[in-house]
Amino acid sequence: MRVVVLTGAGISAESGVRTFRDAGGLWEGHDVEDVATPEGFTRDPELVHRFYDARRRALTLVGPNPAHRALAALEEALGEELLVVTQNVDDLHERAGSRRVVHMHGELRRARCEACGARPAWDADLLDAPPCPACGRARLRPDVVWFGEVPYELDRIHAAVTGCDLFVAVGTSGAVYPAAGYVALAASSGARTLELNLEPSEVSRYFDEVRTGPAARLVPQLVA
Ligand code: BJW
Repeated sequence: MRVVVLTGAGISAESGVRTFRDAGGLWEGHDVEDVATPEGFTRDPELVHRFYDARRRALTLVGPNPAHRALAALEEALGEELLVVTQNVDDLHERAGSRRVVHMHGELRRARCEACGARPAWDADLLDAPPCPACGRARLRPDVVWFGEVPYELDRIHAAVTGCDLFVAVGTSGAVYPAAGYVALAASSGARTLELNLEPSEVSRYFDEVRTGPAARLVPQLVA
């Protein structure tokens, strides 16, 4: 059985990583236009670096939770039949043991060179970073996908979503495209669709089944 699991910030919430749109979420304290658009970065790179540097540091203080671990166990069972498509920029799927993970919105622990496109692993602060280690030019930016930019690996994701038998979305609000459109794409391609979320999302009506509750309980239950 080919399975695609789309994950969002909710799967990492119980690890202590802040979501975006929930109460107390990242967008409550920041204007999206300022910290998550290329225009915001051009306007005030220091503000944007501070935002991502703080989140990169916070990532060192948290670890995967039972939901991440259950998906790693599912990969043990299904191998190449499972693909995790995550919108998250944290590395908690990998730290739980998952290997087949696509980070469609990039990775906090990488930088990206605006000149040559290199994506070096990066654990230090990016504010005051040296030039690109690959080409020695230009500024490094966080390797994340901002509004108006094209997410990573869309062809691979499209093939997996249209070819799967089961599509599961975990902890995502369905507010951001193209990820929010994948349930409709999977359904129109004949897959069964299941949503796991603390509460119904903006796209719940497109799923065959919706289970509400914390991911750290629902995902292990699904995989058992
Ligand atoms: C729990 C829980 C627990 C809590 N257990 N659950 C079509 C229609 C309309 C607009 C567009 C469209 N297509 C494109 C757009 C424009 C735009 C967009 O979507 N705008 C919307 C605001 C309408 N999209 C883009 O610009 C994208 N690019 C693009 O489309 O390029 C063009 C193109 C596409 C395809 C082909 C060719 C060209 C890029 C979007 C980039 C998004 N970037 C961000 C920031 C990344 C870096 C960073 O981390 O800072 O990605 S924004 C932010 O939102 C982040 C997330 O990945 C993303 C989604 O958020 P997520 O994960 O769903 O989190 P929340 O907080 O929203 O929800 C948390 C959920 O968890 C809630 O539901 C809770 O209930 C739940 N939860 N605790 C289970 N314990």
